[in-house]
Amino acid sequence: MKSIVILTGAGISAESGLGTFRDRDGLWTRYDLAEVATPEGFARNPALVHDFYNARRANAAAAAPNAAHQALARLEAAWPGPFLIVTQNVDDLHERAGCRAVLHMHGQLNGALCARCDARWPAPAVMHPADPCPACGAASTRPDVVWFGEYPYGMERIWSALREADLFAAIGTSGTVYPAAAFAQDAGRAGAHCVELNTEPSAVADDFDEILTGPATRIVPAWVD
Ligand code: BJW
Repeated sequence: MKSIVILTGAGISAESGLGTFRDRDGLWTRYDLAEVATPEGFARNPALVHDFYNARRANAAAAAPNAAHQALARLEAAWPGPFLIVTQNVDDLHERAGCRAVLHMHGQLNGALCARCDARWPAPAVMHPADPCPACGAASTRPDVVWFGEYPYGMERIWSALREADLFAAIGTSGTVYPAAAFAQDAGRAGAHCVELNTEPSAVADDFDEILTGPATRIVPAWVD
């Protein structure tokens, strides 16, 4: 039974109105990633980091899945073999499009995490630095997302799926953040056919066997259907 692994990045949610990080008008042109996406930045200014994620949580809640998310849900429903979406995105647009096998390797906006005791619980719409952890009571709650220098979620499951994959596709990701940027190389070495779908070649485009260029809402449905 043929096995599919799909990696998604911010580009798949761009046409749902959620900003990417590194495009010309991306989030990193307005925010310093060292201040809002590292444990050190959170320790320096938790209020700033919560503001950043509270705004993105509100934007994601107001956004709707687009034709690319929906096409992947159709593919998953129709595919008889192993299927996994590994997303770097912290929004829940894959799930809201009907996808079931979704692994959020960089965490989720809808999750809260205690930096003291590692307890996890559903995030309220607005989080504050002084919110007490429901498990240990410490005022050290943070968004359950993976910042630079932290270990992404689900790596053993991801590497195992990449080793077994017959087809690996990367959609809307710049190929600049590791370990995700190495997945095409990992899957290709294990024998998978690797396809990149993006508006422009990523930093690791050379690792793919096939490149499909264009906006995700056009090229993903065309590729799937
Ligand atoms: C469209 C489109 C449309 C637009 N249609 N396409 C030196 C060398 C190698 C590695 C390192 C190094 N120094 C440090 C590291 C490690 C570090 C890293 O990679 N740093 C790099 C900067 C070099 N990585 C880490 O620290 C990671 N942890 C780690 O490595 O642990 C140790 C370990 C080692 C080995 C194995 C396993 C573990 C953790 C990384 C955490 C990243 N966190 C963030 C924030 C998460 C929460 C949040 O969302 O706020 O994750 S940063 C940000 O970047 C976010 C994203 O998930 C991630 C990737 O971004 P993405 O999705 O690719 O978005 P963009 O904006 O970059 O690209 C958008 C793309 O879409 C573009 O290509 C457009 O063309 C395209 N596009 N519109 C189709 N309509």
